[in-house]
Amino acid sequence: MRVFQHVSDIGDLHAALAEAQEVKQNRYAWEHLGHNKTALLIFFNNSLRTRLSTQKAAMNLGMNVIVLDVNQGAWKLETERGVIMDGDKSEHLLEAIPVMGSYCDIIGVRSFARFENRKDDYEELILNQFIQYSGRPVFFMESATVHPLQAFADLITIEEHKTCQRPKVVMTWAPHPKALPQAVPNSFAEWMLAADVDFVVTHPEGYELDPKFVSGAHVEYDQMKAFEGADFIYAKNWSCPGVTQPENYGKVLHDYHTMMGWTVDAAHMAVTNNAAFLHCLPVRRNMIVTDEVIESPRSLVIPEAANREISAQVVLKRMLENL
Ligand code: AN0
Ligand code: CP
Repeated sequence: MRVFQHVSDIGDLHAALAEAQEVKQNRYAWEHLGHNKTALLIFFNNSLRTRLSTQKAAMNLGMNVIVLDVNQGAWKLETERGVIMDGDKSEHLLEAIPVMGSYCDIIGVRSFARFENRKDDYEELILNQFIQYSGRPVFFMESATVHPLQAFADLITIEEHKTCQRPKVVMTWAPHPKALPQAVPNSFAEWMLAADVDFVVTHPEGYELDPKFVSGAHVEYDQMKAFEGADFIYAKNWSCPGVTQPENYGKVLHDYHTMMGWTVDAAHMAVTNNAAFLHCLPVRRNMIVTDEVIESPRSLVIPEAANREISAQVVLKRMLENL
């Protein structure tokens, strides 16, 4: 694997899930693979889970790890070509990327949607430059449009906890005070549509996700109706994807105070099939989900986060095997 971006990059999902269980049962069995190999993790944005779980996964494989927070200590980077660099940006991404590539064997990058220009975000302007100019395999640690390490961990968690062959998995929009990217819901939809689940998405009008990721999904605008009989509830906020309203791309469409009926609470969970609750974290309590639901025995948010180590290890393992 040279790039980990889409569900198609991981190949057969049954094989990937089996490999995840193998790794989970014996995570130090491939320590030799990463000997004298270096993973470079580049963060343009904050992170708790991705930062820690990916470092841990790389260490399990015997790798050396370098982590760089680009906005803390590195030079401010220009990303656009043709700009006269007389402002506050001291270095161009076009030099920085090959330089970073020269110090490592594999690169992971986190660079969120900027919400300045939908086209730039959806064409993955930043990550594509890493793929093109680093000379290294690149894995996405949440880009402008995808968060595949999260979706893979989510799928592992669903596989571990499902009690029927084809569970009903409902992804619900939930309120949030700030504009958030669509990367998590995009990837979750992409991976669920490739997996053996009955997938339903529910959100207020205007939050339609890009067809590139949700095409073929059942969209139900009535949240309670969507929740009926669900085996897994996956909550997430996202800002306007700009599909039906390009001018609103990256915006919060309504004052969140008027949307609090979408918060996942016990009344919502009561109409499900005793559903398990999932969220990628970080989560704002009593906005996205009530204390009661996230603290309930049906909440899987902690094992879900723990599986981030496993998804990252499978991806790094496969990249190491193909160096
Ligand atoms: C980010 C998002 O919604 O994409 C990261 C989630 C893993 N969340 C926040 O910025 C709060
Ligand atoms: N879920 C997730 O990616 O969390 P972080 O933003 O803390 O890495």
